[in-house]
Amino acid sequence: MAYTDLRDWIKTLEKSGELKRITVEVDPILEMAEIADRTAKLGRGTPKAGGPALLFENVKGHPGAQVLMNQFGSERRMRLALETNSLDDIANRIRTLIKPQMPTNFMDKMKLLPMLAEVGNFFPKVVSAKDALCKQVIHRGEDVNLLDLPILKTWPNDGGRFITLPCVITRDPKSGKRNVGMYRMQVYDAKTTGMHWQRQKVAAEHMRDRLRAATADRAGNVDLMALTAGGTTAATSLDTLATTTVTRIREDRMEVAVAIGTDPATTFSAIVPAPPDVEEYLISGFLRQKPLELVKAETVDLEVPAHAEYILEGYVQLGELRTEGPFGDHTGFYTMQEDYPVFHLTCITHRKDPIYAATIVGKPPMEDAWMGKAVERIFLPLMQLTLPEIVDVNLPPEGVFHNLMIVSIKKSYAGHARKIMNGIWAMGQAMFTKCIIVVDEDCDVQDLAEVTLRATNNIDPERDIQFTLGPIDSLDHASRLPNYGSKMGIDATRKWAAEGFTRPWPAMLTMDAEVKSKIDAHWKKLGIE
Ligand SMILES: Cc1cc2nc3c(=O)[nH]c(=O)nc-3n(C[C@H](O)[C@H](O)[C@H](O)COP(=O)(O)O)c2cc1C
Ligand SMILES: [Mn+2]
Repeated sequence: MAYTDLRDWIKTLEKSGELKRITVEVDPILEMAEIADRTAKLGRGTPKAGGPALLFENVKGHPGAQVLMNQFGSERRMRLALETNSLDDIANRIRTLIKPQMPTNFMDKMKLLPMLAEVGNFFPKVVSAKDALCKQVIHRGEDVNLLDLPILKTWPNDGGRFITLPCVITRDPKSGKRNVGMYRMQVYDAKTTGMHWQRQKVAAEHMRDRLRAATADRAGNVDLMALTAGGTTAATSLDTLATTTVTRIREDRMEVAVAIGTDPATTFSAIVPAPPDVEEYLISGFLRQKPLELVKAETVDLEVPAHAEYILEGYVQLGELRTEGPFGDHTGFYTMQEDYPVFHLTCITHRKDPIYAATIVGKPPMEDAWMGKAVERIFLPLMQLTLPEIVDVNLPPEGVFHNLMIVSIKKSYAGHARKIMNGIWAMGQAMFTKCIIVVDEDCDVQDLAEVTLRATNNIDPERDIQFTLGPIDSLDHASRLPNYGSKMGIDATRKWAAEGFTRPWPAMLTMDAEVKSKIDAHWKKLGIE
């Protein structure tokens, strides 16, 4: 049964021996981060990797507050969060959905009914405000004070406190569809934060659409597009525009709501790289197999998860950017200061005795490694929909998801590995992948030793490494320009004569099956192990 809210999830964590309550006083400034970091790294490299979820019950400076961390911090817990014995089961549910068999007789048609019922569960339901627990306490106007929340500072040189696990809700001005994305928020003061949606993310595109509408006379202005995130300062760009256009931009406020502390599937859905037109609320419903209950926000025209611990409401003013960062990031480095939009709060609603949810990112493996692995498993069928020759994919956490992807393929024609690289660079957020290694289908991509052996033995580097240019993740600190740079693909497949390889290709080593079974039978007696 789907978790009704964060508390229901915490109950299950506790019953399953997956929760540690921390009753000693801990400071949300750096101390919680250090505890969560050490916990995330427990049992590293073993099947039991990733320590327990942590519930801080004695938060320095915030009497009565509770903070949940590391809720997704192990393979086991990620499965528990998505209520499945295997993440591949979720992938298989997606496969069934995207490849429904054409029914030929009555019985086959009947078999489709449960699937239709299942689809009915995906769509969110809107409930009335009186039934929405997230509105038990409402603060508006002067009463809004973000500093009341036990928000963490996670690394020593961070620009301040950051909300690290927010589900940021915006509406597409053209289609009316809602998007939920996880974009960190730096606290500037009681009523304002940064809004770190990177420029290729969906909320940034929502903002660009509004800018396009406000500046129809200057469509395609490149400086203007930079106004959505990580670009030049607003003042510089606005200077180039007509006064009437500037007024139009400044008059437009983009409404934003943020949910903190939801049921685990909803929080997880905020990080999945879904196609822009697929609402994350639907993904949450699919994962929960139960509709998500939403409620109208108080001061903005957006629907928010009714059971959330906290809802922050407000707006981002078009044309306004402010310095964000530095922030100790999941790359293991600080991301430096850049300009990002500013979120102005108009209202905070929360439950009675709200539980704040947070994560820390840093040198892998961290909690987000497990969230990323779940994305890898769940998205495999969707990748295979476009590139059916893909057998398996591995995004090692140390490759921080956008730096390294290892792909195995059924190679069928000359240049096939290159086609796969180009296909991946063209696919949603996989466009950011800095390095792709392509191996043949008989290589287990999850076995990094085997991948290393192939990726180095099977290449003539000058011939088999392909470089290209394109969009780069905003967090990349080495690219020649922010958000733009080069990528590399390594074709570590066996080379074919059709690809101009004329030397014989050696077979890989394997022992005769007969010899192996004979030695198996004797192995124990030999007393070696
Ligand atoms: C803990 C965590 C923090 C993240 N912080 C950011 C962030 O600050 N900015 C950003 O653009 N993406 C961030 N991401 C990645 C996005 O959530 C992810 O790309 C998501 O798919 C974006 O949703 P969208 O496709 O609807 O824009 C973060 C992911 C995680 C797991
Ligand atoms: Mn999205």
